[in-house]
Amino acid sequence: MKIGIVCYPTFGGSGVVATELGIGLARLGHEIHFITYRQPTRLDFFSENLYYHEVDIKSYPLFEHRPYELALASKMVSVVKYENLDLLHVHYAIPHASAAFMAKQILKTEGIEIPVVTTLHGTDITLVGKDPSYEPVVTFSINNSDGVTAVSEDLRQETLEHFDINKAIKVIPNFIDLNRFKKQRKEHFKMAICPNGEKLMVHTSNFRKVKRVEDVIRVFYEVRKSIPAKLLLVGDGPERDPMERLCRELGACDDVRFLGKLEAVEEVLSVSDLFLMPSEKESFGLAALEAMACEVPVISSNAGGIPELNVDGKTGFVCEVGDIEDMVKKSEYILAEENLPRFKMNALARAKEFDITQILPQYIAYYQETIESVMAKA
Ligand code: GMT
Repeated sequence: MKIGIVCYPTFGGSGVVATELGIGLARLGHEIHFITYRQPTRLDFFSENLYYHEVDIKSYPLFEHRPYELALASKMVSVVKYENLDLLHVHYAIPHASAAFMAKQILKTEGIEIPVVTTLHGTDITLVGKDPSYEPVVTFSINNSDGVTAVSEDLRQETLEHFDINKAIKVIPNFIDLNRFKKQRKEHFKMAICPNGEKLMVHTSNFRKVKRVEDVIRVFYEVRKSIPAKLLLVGDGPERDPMERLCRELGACDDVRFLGKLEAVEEVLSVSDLFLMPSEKESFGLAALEAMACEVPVISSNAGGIPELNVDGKTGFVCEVGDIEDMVKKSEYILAEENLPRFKMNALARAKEFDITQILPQYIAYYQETIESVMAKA
């Protein structure tokens, strides 16, 4: 198949999933055309089946805000037309699904029928999408996509509850490439960070309020009172400054390290003992899956789709959002020498269920089904 993929090219989960999906499909022989405003972060190598089309957003003195959605729709039209695409797969509803709808209508006037699949990732529904300034467009774009997928059952339910949807939504979970995310031998890292055999706790995110990084630091601070431990914080975002201040106030700076945005996050995960994800909202929790693939158990909140991944009492524990006391108690339980190996083993076994080789065929089957149903109606 020839597939156009539209996504955010940033570090965020939806962009990572879209890019890894495209790379995986290209490996299977499909021709993949990425359409974004910047080269996606993980698309930094040559493959004969991978193409990148940059959306050029022209400025004009009259524009206070540059009309990205229009430039994107125009780019989709030309790529579909000149590259003979079979399908467009857009990741994140805003503004990709509505731009795809416009491109589809334009192409129709030229006698071209292009099937559009929209994948809902989370905040496009749970946060931004619900806002009255976007809600009508999000509802319309979902209802007018030819196929819609959500990354968890919880996100599917939430979409149906909060929007007036008349389309079936198929759940296809996030996935992981176990060839990349696996425990690597990085003992020298561990020695450098934990010279006295301390346990290593880790959190990775975009440091937005919704991630509750403060809970991560407070849980760590309490655990450290009974178990010698260090904390690594990977990523960057609006909460980083306040969190650095909190560490200073708590006098915990010597044991907490802010690493910023790291490309090779699997190297850090390889030496970690416990991953913390106390999010307020989380449609799936790709970062937790990456940790589990590197044999790191997870203490998480029960937000959104996380319980569909983190199996309570097996791969880690699932706690109420904001219940720091419970998270501390359960972190201490996991970190106990007699429990840790079992949780690590279970985390890896669970991650294997989300291996890319299990999930990719679900997307391919869904593409074929969508193309057939669109062509049958044409
Ligand atoms: O977590 C974020 O804030 C980034 C966001 C995104 O769209 O880039 O991630 C969402 O999509 C990921 C991939 O499908 C999911 O694994 C994350 O759980 C989801 N984040 C939220 O729902 C907050």
